[in-house]
Parts: sequence; structure tokens; C-alpha cells
Amino acid sequence: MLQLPNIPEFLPVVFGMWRAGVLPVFALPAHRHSELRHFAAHSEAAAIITVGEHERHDHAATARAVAAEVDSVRQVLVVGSDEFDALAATAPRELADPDPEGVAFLQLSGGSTGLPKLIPRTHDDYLYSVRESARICGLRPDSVYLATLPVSHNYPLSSPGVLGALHAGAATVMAPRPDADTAFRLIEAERVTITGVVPPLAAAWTQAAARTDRDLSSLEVLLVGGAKCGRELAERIGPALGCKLQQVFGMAEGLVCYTRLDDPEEIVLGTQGRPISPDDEIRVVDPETGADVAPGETGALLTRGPYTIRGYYRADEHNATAFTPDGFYRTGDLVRRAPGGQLEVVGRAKEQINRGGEKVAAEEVENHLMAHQGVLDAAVVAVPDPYLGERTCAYVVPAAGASPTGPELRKFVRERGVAAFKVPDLVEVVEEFPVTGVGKTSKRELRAALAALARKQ
Ligand code: AMP
Ligand code: DBH
Repeated sequence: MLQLPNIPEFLPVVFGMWRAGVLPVFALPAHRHSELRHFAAHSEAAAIITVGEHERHDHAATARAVAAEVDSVRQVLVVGSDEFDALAATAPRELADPDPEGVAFLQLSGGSTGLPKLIPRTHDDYLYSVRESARICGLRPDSVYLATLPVSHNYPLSSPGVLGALHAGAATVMAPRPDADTAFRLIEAERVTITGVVPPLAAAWTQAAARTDRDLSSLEVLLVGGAKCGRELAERIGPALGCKLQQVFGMAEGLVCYTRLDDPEEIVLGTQGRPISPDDEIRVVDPETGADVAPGETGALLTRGPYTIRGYYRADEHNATAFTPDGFYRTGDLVRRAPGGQLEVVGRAKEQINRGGEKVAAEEVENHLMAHQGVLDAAVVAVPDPYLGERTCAYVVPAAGASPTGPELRKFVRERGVAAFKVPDLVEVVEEFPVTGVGKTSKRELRAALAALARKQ
């Protein structure tokens, strides 16, 4: 299992593992003890490769704590340690070629149920996605790609990402942080031509561009994805940053869609693009009946194709519902398809909050809250947010005699060792769920009713 921020060593480590037939599990720098323990246990990781202190967190200490709890983990290797340097200095040795059809690594899913799922991607399926992404994003040997988001994530790894840049023979610049000051400094200094961000960052950069002294003229393409880029933001990006907008709608499970660099403005501003491959099969279905909706109508997106998984790693039960019997992945996204095949993401059917591109599974956070002695029940829903698009709001019913407070519960969740983006932004402690007629409704219906209520407030 790998937990590395945007540092150059990421690439030699990952390629070394691929060459040796060792599967990386791509944890994010934001993940903490509880997520790392789950990934390590579920994948039966043999080692954890991490860094020491980074952004005020001691990753090495967390990794050692996880290693002490998970039997399979025999080693913690810290980039920059003597042990790491000694390994890096080992003489090269001949290795058998990896099987192109074999699993190359386990990517993480944002998840919608209790714990995040692991996604097995093969060398050839991923290379196909990377190669076509590099082509569709116009990467050339003289391109300079800025990795703005954490490179372990599927988007900056492969859409077109650092791997797309390598494939095209382009240069990669690793941004330690995604803020406008850091990114603009690097764009100017390294003559960056292309990068990818999430909508809240695109909005922040667009504002910052109006008052920067930095020369951003090298920037040709800004990819925006991970969450819906609204029309108004989409319109501001080109004029503010002096580059082309390219929308990307992707998922670590496979399917990636891009607006094309030569698409008409209406498509670029108003859709999330069309699939990479002519062999990507797209179905837009009625979420209730499963029947295909009429062309142009909204429905749930199902997909099957050459680089989309047919099942999560060791998750038979979940796979039975996450995929159709004939192998289509149920993305949980609600989309509308334009006549040219472009998809517009209009909503979501999955129990997930998209916090500016960071995915939060409602059930995972509810489980953390319900571990608190003073909590009888919890329901986590999305509330609209002008900056992030959505934030998390936890409705909490106290146990008899208990009176937990919002700050106390937020602290409790944080101290259970979860990524900061999963700590509920808002906590509403309520005597009972403030939804009439809740009675015997499922958690799913309850969440929907609470989300509707939160939107009105
Ligand atoms: P994951 O499965 O965790 O890799 O997250 C992929 C999900 O992110 C998709 O299924 C969508 O819900 C969301 N997503 C990614 N890109 C976009 C986009 N451009 N617009 C709207 N949602 C997006
Ligand atoms: O959100 C995502 O997971 C995502 C967004 C854009 C992704 O996996 C991708 C492109 O490849």
C-alpha cells in the first residue's frame, strides 16, 4: 500500500512495483488510520510505503500503527529514509515481464456503502485509458503537465495525468499543494501547458487570476472534473485564465469522458463530454424499472467497456448489485445524453456526497457517528454549498439521556482517524429525524427527505 503525496519519488516507486509485479494500493494523502487499516487488511498488503511528516501529519507513525494491527503488513518503508535510499541504490536486475492482462494495482472508489471499495485495474486496460486520454487532451512531447491534485487519485494519475504525460514524452511538474499561489508560481516557472482541477479550485483560480502578477500565458488547457462544473463557472474559465476549458467526467472504475478540444462551445460549456472509446457502451435507464429512457431524457448511467471493471476486489455481495448481470457498472450518476453522445451529469442516485470532487459515502460517516455512545442514530446528507457544490450535514438523534454537541461529534469522528474531508461540515442534533411520516422508511428514503429539508433551510 502506497501513501505518497506529490513528490518525484512517486513515479520510480510505482513503476518499480509494476515492473516487479507488486500491486500498489493507491491510498490518498488525506487518508488516516481507519481508512488505511481497512485498505491494508482488505488487500492483505505486505508493506506500506509512505513519507515521514507531510502537511503537519506524521504519515510514518500512522503507517507503523496500521502495520502493528494488520498481520499481513511486514514492512513500513519511508521515502527518504536510509533504508529507502539503500533499496533505491540496489543494482538493477532482470525481471520477467508482467502479464499485460493481469491486475496492475488497486485503485480506490469514493464508495457509497460502509467502506471504500478496491478497484482492480489491469496493465492493458489502464494503458488504453492513459494513451487515449493523452491523445484526446492533445499532449505532445513539448507539453508540460502540472499534477495539481494528489497523484494517487485516478484523475491526476490517468486523465491524462502524470501517466498520460509520460506516455506522450511530456514533462510533469508535481504541485505540493493545489492553491492558486502555488500553482501559478509553478505554471510561470515551468511554462506549464496543461493541468487538471476540481470545480472549487477552478473557481478559486479564476478569481485569483484577476489579481496575479504571474505569467500564465503558457497554459493551453485546463481540465475540470471530479464534480459537476456549472455553466457559469465554465463560462468564466477561458476568459480568466486565457486557456481552453476541457471538461472531464471520469471514475476510478473505468469510464472517462472528455469534451474534445475542437468541440463547439455549447458542448464544452454545457456537457461533461463523451466517452474515450467507441467501444464504451452507455445505457441511460429509468432507475426504477431499468428500462432505457427516451433519447435526451434523464436516467441512471450504466456502462460497460474495454477499460471499465466488471467487479470490485473481493466484494461478491456488493458486486451483485453494483453491476448488472450482463456486466454493466451502475455508476450511480444521473445523466442526460446529447445527440452527439455527450453526457450531461444532472444528479446522483448513489448515497454519496460529492464535496468538490472528494467523495464521501453517507453510510461510512454514519457508522463513525454511531460508534459514539451518545448517538442513537445518524443520517448524513448533502447540503448545497456555494464553494464546494455540496457539503456534508449529519442529522444525529441522541441516545436516551445523552446530549452530544456538534463540535464534540466532529472531534470524535476526526479522532477515529478518518480523512478530514469526511468529518461532517454541519451537525444537527435533533430529538427525532425532522421528517414527517418517517415511520418504517429505509435509510435511503430518510436521507432523501432530510436532504430535501436541508436544501429548503
Ligand atoms: P469514483 O467512483 O470515486 O472514482 O468517483 C467517480 C464519480 O465522481 C462519478 O461517478 C461521478 O459521480 C463523479 N464525477 C466525476 N467527474 C464528474 C464530473 N465532471 N461531473 C459530475 N460528476 C463527476
Ligand atoms: O472523480 C473521479 O473519480 C474522476 C474525475 C475525472 C476520475 O476518476 C477521472 C477523471 O479519471
